[in-house]
Amino acid sequence: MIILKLNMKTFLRRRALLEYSMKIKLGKIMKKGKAMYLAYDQGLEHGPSSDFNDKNVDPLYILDIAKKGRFNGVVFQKGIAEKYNKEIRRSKVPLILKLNGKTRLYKGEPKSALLCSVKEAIKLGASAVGFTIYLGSKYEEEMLEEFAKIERESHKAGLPVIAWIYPRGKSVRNPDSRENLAYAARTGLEIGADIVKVKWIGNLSDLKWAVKSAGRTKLVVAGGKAKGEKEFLNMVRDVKKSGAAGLAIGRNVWQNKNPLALSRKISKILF
Ligand code: FBP
Repeated sequence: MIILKLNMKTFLRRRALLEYSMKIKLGKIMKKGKAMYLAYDQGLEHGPSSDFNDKNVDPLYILDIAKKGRFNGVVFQKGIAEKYNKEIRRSKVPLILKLNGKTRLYKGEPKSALLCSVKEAIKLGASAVGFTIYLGSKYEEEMLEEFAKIERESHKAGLPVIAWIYPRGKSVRNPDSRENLAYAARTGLEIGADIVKVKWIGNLSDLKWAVKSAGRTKLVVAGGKAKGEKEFLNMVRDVKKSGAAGLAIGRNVWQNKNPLALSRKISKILF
């Protein structure tokens, strides 16, 4: 009887510990259920020549926008997170560490290579990790399996996981269709992502369906190539109306001549 009681106690303590570790701290990277992230992994994804100028090629310029523009997180790859770690920590902007990536030089089936571990991300002070999956790619299976591992490890440490899910590859006929957008969103829920990041495909009704499909997984929208400010802000309004949690945007903000004024406008719409 005594042994049974002791075992029960240990079991309950372990379960409490497990439940505690499973509590994912979204509060660090969201405000009132909404979020605005500044994405800056384009140096790897696109190369500096296509996206950057003399100012925005400097990661410190981006960090300054993230801080003064009151972003809820800034997305960096491991290298920038290491080399600018002191400034990132000092800024207090939550670091979202992108764990995988690829360049745009290779034109075959897309696969995002794992470049950073969850342990390294934690050491670098990450408040969340990001991971890309190209749904429909020949390498989908590998990316899904890798995601499962990093999701397990991150959640054990209480770290939220943001999945960038983009339908892409030879088998995907229309990556920007309503069906594929909702499929990306739903995959985020099915695989255990806390937040799923999807592309903006140009209309509110499709985004609303994607938000529904994502269920309790929060959905954020990528910005894409820089648009005119009016068009971009209309997109932000639609994101708000759709019920999505917010945005994870890059070029539209840091390529803008006045990124802080634009950030204030986004924030006003979103929060
Ligand atoms: P943007 O808002 O600049 O489009 O950034 C969002 C993002 O998801 C980045 O994190 C990433 O580098 C880029 O888009 C990837 O875009 P693509 O794979 O379409 O070139």
